[in-house]
Amino acid sequence: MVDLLQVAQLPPFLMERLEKEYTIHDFIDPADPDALLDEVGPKIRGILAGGMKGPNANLIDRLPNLEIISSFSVGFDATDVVAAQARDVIVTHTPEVLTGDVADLAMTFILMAPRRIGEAERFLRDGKWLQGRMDLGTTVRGKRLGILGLGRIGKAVARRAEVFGLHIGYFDIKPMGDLPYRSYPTLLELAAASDILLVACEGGEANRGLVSADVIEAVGPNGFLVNTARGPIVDQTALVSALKAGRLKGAALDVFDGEPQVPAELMAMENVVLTPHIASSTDETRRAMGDLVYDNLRAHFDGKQVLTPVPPQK
Ligand code: 8YV
Repeated sequence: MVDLLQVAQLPPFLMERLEKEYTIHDFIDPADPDALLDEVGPKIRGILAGGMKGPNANLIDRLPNLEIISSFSVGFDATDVVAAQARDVIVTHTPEVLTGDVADLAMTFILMAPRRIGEAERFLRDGKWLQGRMDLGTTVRGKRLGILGLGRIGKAVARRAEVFGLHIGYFDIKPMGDLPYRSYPTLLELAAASDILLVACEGGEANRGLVSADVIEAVGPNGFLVNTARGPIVDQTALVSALKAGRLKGAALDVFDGEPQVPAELMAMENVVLTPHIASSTDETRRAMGDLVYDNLRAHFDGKQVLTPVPPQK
């Protein structure tokens, strides 16, 4: 049986399937990583990774016979893809199958934050309705949605947002061709022209802090920030201080810099919707992601082309 190293927690239904065909070595939280690598390193031909945990260059270096890294995620920022590809190690991810669910959560957030849905639910549950009515929310229809990163997920949110009467603008580093949405030459200009800014771009070091204090400021005191991509893309300290000072009206966040830790200040804010990185967390999507992780490995070890390789990265 082929030996795989598991570096991220994966759902039991996927593990049960993989365990029938592979010898899997648990490297999620090893007590003595060096000893384990000395023992099994040369046998390892594949890595099981996830969106929040993948192999770095050091680990890849320690595995001389590594051929493939299969990640249970569309985002591949947790894996050092450049180091892997430099050694001709194939990296696969799980695009497409999660687009709909992630876009659904983003659209839900775009409605929830301005309409104060989270706050409204707490208001009722806390018995405050018995004392009076809640303050008013903001209409979404007719407002401007700015999308940072018009990839598969960004486009899927745009299609949903159109139905809700939002005007759509975007900023993307790639030329997008002819689209019915307004393109902005810089993120700052997009932010200034947005009532709601949605973060839907890739994570990774290149995009760390892209949504800076200036960008948040440009969205402004009547604006909202929605993030279903990766926490570190947003300058979280700047976000907290803008929310505290009323320089941003509200936010809805599924991802955080340093998750699962979430700043206590954010937790205490009524005008912020917070969820624990659940955008792709449906039974249907997680099973489809699991199938892709399995099928990519199967294809590779059967000598075929993998289904969903991560494109070459620089
Ligand atoms: C998962 C994700 O929560 O696909 C991604 O990039 O971040 C999410 O779908 C995560 O990968 C689970 O490991």
